[in-house]
Amino acid sequence: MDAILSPNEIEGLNPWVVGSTVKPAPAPKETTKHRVTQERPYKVILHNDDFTPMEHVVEVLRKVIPRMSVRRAVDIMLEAHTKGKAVVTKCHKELAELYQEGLNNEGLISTIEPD
Ligand code: TYC
Repeated sequence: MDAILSPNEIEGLNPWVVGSTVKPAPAPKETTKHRVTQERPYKVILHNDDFTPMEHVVEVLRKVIPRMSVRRAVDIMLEAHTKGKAVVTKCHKELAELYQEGLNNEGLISTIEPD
């Protein structure tokens, strides 16, 4: 029997964006309704550069970030291009590090920081 989810899909299960039917674990200081983990969210930030072709940026975003649509990838690329940087996604630290490594290994400049 085949696995129901591929490793890539499992990695992509982002606890900050799951549907509202999932009940958050009780967290005394937590006020948002959608968090299902106590872990601190991190932002993955894409930085502009002067040499990478725009098409390559879109391709890499879609290769590295699960379920990234062409439209979102183009929007993120254009925001980084015009403003210098753009938030790619928010997720827990280990996943943010994985995405950062994936983006940087493909020649892009990305950093992570606590949200
Ligand atoms: N500035 C690049 C160009 O003009 C395109 C680009 C956009 C590169 C976003 C990196 O994160 C980036 N070809």
